[in-house]
Amino acid sequence: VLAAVIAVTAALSVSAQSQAAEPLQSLVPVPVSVQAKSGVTHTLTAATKIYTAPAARDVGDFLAGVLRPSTGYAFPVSDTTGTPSDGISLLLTGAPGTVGQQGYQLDVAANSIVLRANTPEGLFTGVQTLRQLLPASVESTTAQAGPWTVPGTLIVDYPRFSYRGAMLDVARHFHPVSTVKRYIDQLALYKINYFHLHLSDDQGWRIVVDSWPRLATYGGSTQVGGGPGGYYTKAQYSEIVQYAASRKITVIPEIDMPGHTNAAQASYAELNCNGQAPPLRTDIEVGYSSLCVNKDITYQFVDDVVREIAALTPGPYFHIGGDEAHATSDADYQAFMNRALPIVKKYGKTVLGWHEFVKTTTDTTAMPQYWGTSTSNATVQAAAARGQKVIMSPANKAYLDMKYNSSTPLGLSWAGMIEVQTAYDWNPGTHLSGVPESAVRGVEAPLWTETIVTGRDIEFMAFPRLSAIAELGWSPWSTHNWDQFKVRLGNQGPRWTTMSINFYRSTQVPWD
Ligand code: TNX
Repeated sequence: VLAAVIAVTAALSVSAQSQAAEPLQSLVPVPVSVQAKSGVTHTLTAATKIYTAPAARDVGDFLAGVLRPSTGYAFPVSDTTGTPSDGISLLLTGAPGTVGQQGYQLDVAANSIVLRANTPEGLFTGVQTLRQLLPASVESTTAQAGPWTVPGTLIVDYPRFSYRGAMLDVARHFHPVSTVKRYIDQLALYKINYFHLHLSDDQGWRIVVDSWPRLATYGGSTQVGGGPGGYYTKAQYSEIVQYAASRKITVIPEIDMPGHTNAAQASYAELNCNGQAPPLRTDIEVGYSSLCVNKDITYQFVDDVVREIAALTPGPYFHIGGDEAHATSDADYQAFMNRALPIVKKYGKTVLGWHEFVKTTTDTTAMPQYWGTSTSNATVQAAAARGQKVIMSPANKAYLDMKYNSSTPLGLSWAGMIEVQTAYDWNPGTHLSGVPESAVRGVEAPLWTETIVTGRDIEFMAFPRLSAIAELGWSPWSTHNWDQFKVRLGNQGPRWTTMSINFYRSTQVPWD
């Protein structure tokens, strides 16, 4: 396995430029093992069929959905329980044990393409690799010329971390369902498997809660800069959850508390200690709002909100925020979490929160998401020592809302400027002292939207950095190499152009 990786990476370093368009050397994230079959290619034709294990029918349908528009071919999808000798097969048998629950084996031969995995999730990640082995024009929504040739190969691949996430803040600026779906599609191409939706903040509340209707109708009525805001109905939220599930992505809802709550407090006077509703806010200050920790109604509110949103969320996690609660005293913060965390449990969800919250609980299922800029944090280190798993989102590396450099038109810079190499060159398994790889559940790239207004803005900040974070989450550390990564990243350019992704053409990357 290692020898094959070395063979591929060695070839790359010898002639990085001339090999730039070689698909086996352009994959992001780079696979664990790639063996080329010299002289072998497989060409898709109008007669190519897709065969799927019955339990992976949806993955076959997804693949057909990618291939049909650009090729113009029919790609009929049918069930199989054997090993067809032609076409593209997606099988749940015969995968090597090493690929685990999310990996796959991809065998491209002259007569057939065979993907094997232990789960539909594994087949789905394999499909993303197959996509990247086809010409970039396969991503087109209109018929293209082809030929649709895939290089002969045997790939065995599986993730370093089981959690590879992306967060979108829909509170600072509201983003409609169509924008969210498009982002989910882009995440799937890079094997991201968790999508964290930041649904509430000082400037807006973005989901209907039937028992507290003014949260959405009033609390969702504006956004940063004073625009009209918006919110998801329950049906729309469920539509996002289902769309993500069809891409094997689990949605994690976040309701931020006890701070970042001005929109809720503006909607209901009883959530304030002084009984008075503050005005809605459209500026980007942080750290001034707090739920009223000593009122029982606060916990009725938390119970109702968590119950209603948990009921719409099939995934195991609920994110309770907990960040920057500067307007809540330490004692109140502890008291609040003592009552709020059991409510999340009561509704069957595992708690995730920004890392500050983990000082309040020794529950080993509670997961802190580290967002600091330091490489040591006593609270998170103690949590790791207790056996709590950590999600790594260091703001000076993984924050997609930071500017690339001082001339980036969008974004903030409080955690620094994050050029593509900065986003790539850190190791989630050693970044935080006292938090070894075994304590890291995975990585997540958050995109806060104080300055991010449109879908095109999202794309500009996410690409190419999201792909760097995705590779950190997936690929073995032994493959980590900026000079090789930047060439593979450059080869994604034509694909993004075909997909109309508004990416940042960093001068650090040799764009194809
Ligand atoms: C800090 S990081 C925040 C957010 C802001 C972000 C802007 C964190 C957990 N909280 O409220 O949107 O910085 O970069």
